[in-house]
Amino acid sequence: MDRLNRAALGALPPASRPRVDPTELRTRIVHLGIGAFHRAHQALYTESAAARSGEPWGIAAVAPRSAATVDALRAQDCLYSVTERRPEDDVPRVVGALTGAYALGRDGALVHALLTDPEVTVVTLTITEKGYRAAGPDTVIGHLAAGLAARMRSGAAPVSVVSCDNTADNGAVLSRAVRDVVRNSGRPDRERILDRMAEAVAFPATVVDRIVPATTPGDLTATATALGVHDALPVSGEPYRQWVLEDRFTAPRPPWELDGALLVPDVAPYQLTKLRLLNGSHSALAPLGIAAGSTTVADAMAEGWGERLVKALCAEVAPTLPDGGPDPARYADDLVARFRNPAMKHLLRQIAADGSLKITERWLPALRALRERGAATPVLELALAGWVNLTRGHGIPDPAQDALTACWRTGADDTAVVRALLTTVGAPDLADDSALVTAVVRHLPALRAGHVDI
Ligand code: CS2
Repeated sequence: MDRLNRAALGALPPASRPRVDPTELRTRIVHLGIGAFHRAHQALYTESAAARSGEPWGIAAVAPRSAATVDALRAQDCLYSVTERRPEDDVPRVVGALTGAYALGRDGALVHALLTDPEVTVVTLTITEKGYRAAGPDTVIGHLAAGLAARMRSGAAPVSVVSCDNTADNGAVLSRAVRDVVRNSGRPDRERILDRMAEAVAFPATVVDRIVPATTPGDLTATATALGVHDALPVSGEPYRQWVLEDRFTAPRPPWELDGALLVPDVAPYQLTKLRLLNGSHSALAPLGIAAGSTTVADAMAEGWGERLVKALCAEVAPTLPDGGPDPARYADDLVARFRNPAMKHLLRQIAADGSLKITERWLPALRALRERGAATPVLELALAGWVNLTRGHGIPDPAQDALTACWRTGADDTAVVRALLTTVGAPDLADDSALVTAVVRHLPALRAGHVDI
């Protein structure tokens, strides 16, 4: 079977061809983090914005680590397919938004040149929660900061830098991380660079949303059958997607709103609703579902407790959300429908990864807010018990794995373990909350026996 590339496009069914002619695009966006999420989300908005506006917005996609992804993309002229997984059928199509693919290590000089190129006016990032904690010179943030500093030195062409990760206030978090690297660089002109950046570089906050499961070997075969060509990098996602952006750009950007993106003065109500209801439910379903023997989100939802959990968690957390966002009850109903989609094989283990970072965004601020006002938190307690249970030997990757494992030292009772785990994730205040700790501990025997009681 032929490989997907530009020469193969003419033979594709018309509905599966890119919405743009990739040869007519120019590199105006640099994206850091070439994973499935970007390819199934921002790349589609950009392709559609280019197609509808006629403006040649193309993306140079940069892989922080995986040169293999870059090589595979280059071998197919940076084309790849996205399959929309609907309950009734699968709809694949090829995306033509990428103008180049680069590996940060190997192609560092080229990436640096792109970051200083005045024609590039937008930089986007999907580097996961971990990426913002790692701010040395050889990290993504380090390379970004060096590129932006060089850009400021060479005339300060304005640029907007957009974090597309699931973090509250992600624009400010990214801005701080970048500015810290510049400040710590030891360069004599660093104060001047920081002043220029304050004028010429915007860090708008955004909320990205689309459920994108990791690609499986079965997806490769199914995509090849559907398209008639072999795509080594297919991605798939649910039909739903949303992008909300803070309307604070310092330089030209694609008209993403032509594809349904929302440009708003303040993303916080959308951000907190998404983090606490969608991601919060995901992070609860994952460890509880794994304890109960489920494999995917849809499996867990097919058990009676799955739907009850999502609705109860949303109802518990809703009072902590600011006004101005989506209606929480309706949002919860939509979540149930999205999570139930049987065409999505979204692995609970994928969601459970990096739990120590995720729960601090998704549960703990709401938990604190509720407990401060004396509200009951039974669902978050159950969720926490699920996470505690999972930290013991399930082989789920987590940057804090060693510290988490150390909390289970021999001889410690469950109460001591729960306190130690909460302290490890930066919540000593919650570790001191005896009623909370007792409630979490009480759930552990049932979870160990594979029961989720809700
Ligand atoms: C998930 C998210 O893996 C996870 O932690 O909660 O990736 C989730 O699927 C997306 O944020 C949906 O927009």
